[in-house]
Amino acid sequence: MKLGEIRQQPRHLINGRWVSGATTGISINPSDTREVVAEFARADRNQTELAIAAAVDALPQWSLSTPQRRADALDLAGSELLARKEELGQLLAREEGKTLPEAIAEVARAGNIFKFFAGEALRIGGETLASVRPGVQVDITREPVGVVAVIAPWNFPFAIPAWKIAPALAYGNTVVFKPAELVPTCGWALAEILSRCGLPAGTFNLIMGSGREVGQTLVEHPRVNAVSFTGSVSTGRRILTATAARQAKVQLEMGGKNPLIVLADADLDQAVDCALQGSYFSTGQRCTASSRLIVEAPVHDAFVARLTQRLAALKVGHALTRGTEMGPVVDGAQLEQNLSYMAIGADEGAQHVFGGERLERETPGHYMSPALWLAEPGHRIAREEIFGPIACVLRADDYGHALELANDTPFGLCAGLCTTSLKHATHFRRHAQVGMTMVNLPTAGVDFHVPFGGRKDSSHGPREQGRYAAEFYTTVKTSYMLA
Ligand code: TXE
Repeated sequence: MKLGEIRQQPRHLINGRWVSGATTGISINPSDTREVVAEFARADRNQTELAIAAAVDALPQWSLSTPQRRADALDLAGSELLARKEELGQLLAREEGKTLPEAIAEVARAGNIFKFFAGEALRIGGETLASVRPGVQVDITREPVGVVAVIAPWNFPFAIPAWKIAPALAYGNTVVFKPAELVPTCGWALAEILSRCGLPAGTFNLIMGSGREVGQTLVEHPRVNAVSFTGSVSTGRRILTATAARQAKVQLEMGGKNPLIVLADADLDQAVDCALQGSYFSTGQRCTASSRLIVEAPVHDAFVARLTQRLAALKVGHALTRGTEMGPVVDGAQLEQNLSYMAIGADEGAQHVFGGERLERETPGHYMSPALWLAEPGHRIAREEIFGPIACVLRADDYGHALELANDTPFGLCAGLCTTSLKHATHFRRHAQVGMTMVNLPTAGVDFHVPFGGRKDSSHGPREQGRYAAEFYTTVKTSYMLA
């Protein structure tokens, strides 16, 4: 029977064996809350420590394994993800609530990431330099960091773990992976594939459970050498403090409040498309979502009118229903948070343009309509990450003003610009204070083989993805030898 069709009972993977939990939890389909997707194992501190011990024990062998062996394992995982993208996409759509096409594309992305890092395992290079001293040779090589804890959020349950686990394994580290509690089955499905890819026992471990118990144990444990985290700013800061105290390596990807600037010379249809996709697809639950639409005055009203028209036509519904363009919000708490921001917007005096109401559908789920506001730069809805299908429009006098507004945020993940001006596009790419810029493209939607990450409160530590991932997942050694 296929994964997507049955109720799963995911267990932990510790030292190559499937292990029941200290307790259990359930995950629910946000498109139909009557459906329990899985009854999953939840670990306590003790089980988490066993997973860490397994990763510690597996490290000597895996860290000295041949690049070919690592490449073969990752390539197998990538091939299976790609071959099963429809089936796993169904599971993802059921458990997280993104639409089926989005879910299938995410699984394919995860497959491509594993294949990319299969290649990278064969390309781990170094340098040899002439010494300043006669007869001395200096080699600079990269070695694995050690045991890596991967702590993942719920919004990309295949792709985000993939872009942490694949480089960790490719560069010879061992892994303890903790998925978010809302999406344990996706994490388990990925682990199940990895358990059959020829990795020695303990090289990759899956441990499910709460952030407070499992996550905290991983972060504080002296044998965990590095922590790669994606999630909220508040959790990220806590992890930063805990890892700094024991000098562990840490990489944090956190929130965004990404601007999309629309200039008067833009192709307006293209700009509206970028805004629609960037702000509302995946129900706005992306750190790269365009939640601030900064529009130059001459096209402000026309842009708002066209975007509102598109929002009114957007099909919100069950993630698995053909034709659904926006699935439900991931859970009740996130829906309440979104609705509370609708109330905050009204209280602050922002001008409500469209949507933001709870919706009823044939199945009971966490549905809401996409929302649009006209806001002032100081409004909370224009400053705080909401993580839902809610965007606001800010009016700009000209390009300079628009850029100033775009950079006026504690976040710095990505920024977009719609324009036909080469001069403005060139200036923007240099002066947007972010890790990623997009010109005439939505802010969300990035390639799998190039670096991903931001500045300011959005990110901390070396970039993820592409060959830049080596900065985090390896440590540099300089070796001197008298020839
Ligand atoms: O995030 P958390 P949640 C934002 C978004 C959302 C909010 C809360 O605004 O509404 O965060 O989401 C683990 N030590 N983003 O609760 O708590 C946790 O179990 C170690 C934005 O999901 O940050 C999960 O595996 N780990 C973001 C992971 O951290 C801990 C994507 C993320 O959980 C821990 C997701 C602790 N003390 C949410 N506490 C983006 N911008 O991409 C929790 N965790």
